[in-house]
Amino acid sequence: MDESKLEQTLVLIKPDALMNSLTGYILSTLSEFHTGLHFCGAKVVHVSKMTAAEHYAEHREKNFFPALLEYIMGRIHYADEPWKQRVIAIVYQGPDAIRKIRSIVGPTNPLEARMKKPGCIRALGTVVPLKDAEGNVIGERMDNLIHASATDDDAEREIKLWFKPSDIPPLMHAYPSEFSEDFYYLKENKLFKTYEPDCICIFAPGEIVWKSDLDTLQQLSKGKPSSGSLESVVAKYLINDDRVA
Ligand code: FUP
Repeated sequence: MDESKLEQTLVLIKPDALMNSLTGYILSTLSEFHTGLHFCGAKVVHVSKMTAAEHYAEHREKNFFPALLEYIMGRIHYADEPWKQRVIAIVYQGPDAIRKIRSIVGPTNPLEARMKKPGCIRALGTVVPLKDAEGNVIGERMDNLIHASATDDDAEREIKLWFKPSDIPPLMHAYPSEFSEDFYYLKENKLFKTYEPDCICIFAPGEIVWKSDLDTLQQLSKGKPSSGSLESVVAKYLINDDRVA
């Protein structure tokens, strides 16, 4: 297969888009007819704090980070309806997928999106001032309806954060996968290779996993440094598992 056809990107339809019934509009705007791209994965996710913090790890030190987590976890738009706190995560594939989708999505800030790119998806979003305890404005929360990976590296990190290999048809795998030969367990945020009472199984022998995740857990279980974090692996393999906060 032509390698360029394997370019993939992650899209998240965020809680404000769900609340405003913009899902259909977004899906048709990004449809194969308009973009030449096709789905290779889709799921509904109740976003844990671990997943939210991993997804937005680069913003950990920013003053809007706590508000950003609340927003992506659906706690702003569905404060009283926790069962509706979810996002729709989608992987699109095709030539130039990252640039094409970012172009239709538009600038990060909805106000800028309206001025610079009327008609883009984020032009329909909102900006909400963030205030400190005294009521002083300290920043802004951008309710911009949709996330789209910005670069190849971001796409790989984000697709692997939200999707396991078994969520994506085998012929559409863009990254190497392997079968685990071992059990890996989590207990009190620590990794174990043998069963402990009250532990959670992250994955079991025979399960197909991203090779990079297996490398991460193998390194961490030997007490060695790893390029990936335990949280980035746990957040994915235990997605939609309410034992992970
Ligand atoms: P983008 O790649 O367009 O999603 O933009 P960034 O990675 O810069 O920002 C990630 C998210 O943080 C965006 F969805 C918007 C949000 N954000 C705020 O809420 N306030 C800010 O001041 C900046 C970004």
